Amino acid sequence: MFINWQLRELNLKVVYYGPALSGKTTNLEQIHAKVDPKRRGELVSLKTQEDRTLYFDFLQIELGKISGLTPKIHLYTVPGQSYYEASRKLVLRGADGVVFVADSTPNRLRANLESWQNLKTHLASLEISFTDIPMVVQFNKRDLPNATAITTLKNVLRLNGQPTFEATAMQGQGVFETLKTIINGVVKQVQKEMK
Ligand SMILES: Nc1nc2c(ncn2[C@@H]2O[C@H](COP(=O)(O)OP(=O)(O)O)[C@@H](O)[C@H]2O)c(=O)[nH]1
Ligand SMILES: [Mg+2]
Repeated sequence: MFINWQLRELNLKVVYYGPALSGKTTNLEQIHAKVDPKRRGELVSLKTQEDRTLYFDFLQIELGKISGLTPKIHLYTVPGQSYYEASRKLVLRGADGVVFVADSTPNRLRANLESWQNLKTHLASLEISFTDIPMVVQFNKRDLPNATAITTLKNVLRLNGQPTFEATAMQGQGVFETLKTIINGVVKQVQKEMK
């Protein structure tokens, strides 16, 4: 969180975390496509030549005023590939909330678990409490005919109380439910801290 008192802006950071190709960038693309252009910036993607997300994607959206401050939500994605360890940690620094985008593709169960554990490790090293930071878990790619059962995904990740949503981000399903829930969580937490 960062407050710019001169501009009366409240800057909040939400990180979309998860294994490679789970649909994190797709979430941001859908948000970018559907939010009123007056209330959002451009979707910025830093990519390397070989392929997709390589350092991160970034999108800013603006909300209505809270306590006289204009909240600006900065949405980031992390690169999921194992060799981008340093980028992931860097992007997580200063996060106010996390959306974990899990992949329902059957052969990605282990990748989901590894990424989930990797998230815990990085939060711990940044001294961010895994249980206190607002978090939402999105089970993406529910359109796949052989999608992993939700109960299996929940059991493997050993979720305890985090809000979850099923999504087909590619078609926009579940994207805004996820976004609204994480923003509510983050704003509540900030209001608690500002009291
Ligand atoms: N079947 C299916 N594919 C999806 C869905 N969301 C994203 N994808 C595809 O999964 C691939 C990886 O998505 P991307 O957003 O780049 O993943 P990222 O690496 O997490 O940023 C792309 O080919 C997307 O089109 C979905 O809901 N269903
Ligand atoms: Mg990506």
